[in-house]
Amino acid sequence: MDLTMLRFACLLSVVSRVAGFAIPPLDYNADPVVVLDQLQQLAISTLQNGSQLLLSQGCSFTRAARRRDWEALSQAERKDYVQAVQCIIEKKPISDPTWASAARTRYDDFVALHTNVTLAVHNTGNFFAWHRYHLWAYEAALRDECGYKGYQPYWNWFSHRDNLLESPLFDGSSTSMGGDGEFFKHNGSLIDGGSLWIPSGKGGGCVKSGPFKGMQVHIGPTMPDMDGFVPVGGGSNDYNPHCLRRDITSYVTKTWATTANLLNATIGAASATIRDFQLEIEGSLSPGNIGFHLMGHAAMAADGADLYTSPNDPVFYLHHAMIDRIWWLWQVFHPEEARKIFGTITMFNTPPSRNATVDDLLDMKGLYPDRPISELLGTLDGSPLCYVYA
Ligand SMILES: [Cu+2]
Repeated sequence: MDLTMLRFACLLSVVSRVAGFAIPPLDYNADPVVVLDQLQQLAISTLQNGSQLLLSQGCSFTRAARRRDWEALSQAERKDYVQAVQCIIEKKPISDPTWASAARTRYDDFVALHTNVTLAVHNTGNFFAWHRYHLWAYEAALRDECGYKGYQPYWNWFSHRDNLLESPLFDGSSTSMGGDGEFFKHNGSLIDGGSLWIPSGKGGGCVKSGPFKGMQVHIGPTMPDMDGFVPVGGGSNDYNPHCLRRDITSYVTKTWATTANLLNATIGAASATIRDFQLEIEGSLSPGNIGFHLMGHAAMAADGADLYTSPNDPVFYLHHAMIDRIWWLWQVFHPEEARKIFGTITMFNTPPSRNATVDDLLDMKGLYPDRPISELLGTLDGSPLCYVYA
């Protein structure tokens, strides 16, 4: 048996053992876009045939919202989304200034919320659930406060991974989420706590084209990775108006948005338990793999790669929709693990702390009701979530 066959056989046994259904022929050498489509079809047919994820309270698979790939949206749909984001950028904040003194817009509320809980929601037991809730609240704000009729789109990292600037997401056209930053001479980024150097792209300065050209943000940077991008002194909540900066870096997607990493996380060796899956996505299970979470942030670089203030870049939400989609796929394929969480309540368990539990409340600083993690584990639970990825 050659290596590919061996991997495929392992893959089959993992999936059939875990989920009890047959999978189409997935190939480690195939294009990751094609493989992801196959995984998607498998997830949809599994949900259609009924699953433990269907604990509906007013939600059903047919009634659920469909979150779609940015590239699958029509030009008009992309413009509708962009307009809704621009709308919340123009609205006044509603956050409490005691914890969000730097927020100047409704958009900033979501940035400030993230900066306030950063150390509790990364590399902890609530990483997936907290970000799912944050994203869901943002999507609701676009719809309820800005008249957006669609749902949150996602950034498919595998598409145009060799040249992100050619993708409909970053091509700088009026139907994109804005292009690269102005050229800013710098020596790459030091990511993953400074342990890994990533070469520069061709930007690094203010976003220079498309709908978010010249966008002003008001918080951070607090912990930027990019050479020459200096953190603002003081706290992560200080008012620091600056232009949104990017250095679109295809190097990271070219290196890590691979078929092997996709299969490994969703149905392969790194998918067996919530522990392995989460460590793989947050980037510390397989040596040499930075994980999809850090990968997407590093591909935006500059503002979008700041641990605290990355929601300054509107692409943050498309990236986290894709993270959420990968979690959703994994949940469908691993029903016995789907409602488990892994990790403690402190980042990298520093300082050491107890394990998180599904009864722990997700801290939304009073901007939204604090909900137990258990309510965010099923996207079809109907309390409050009711969506699938398409
Ligand atoms: Cu985050």
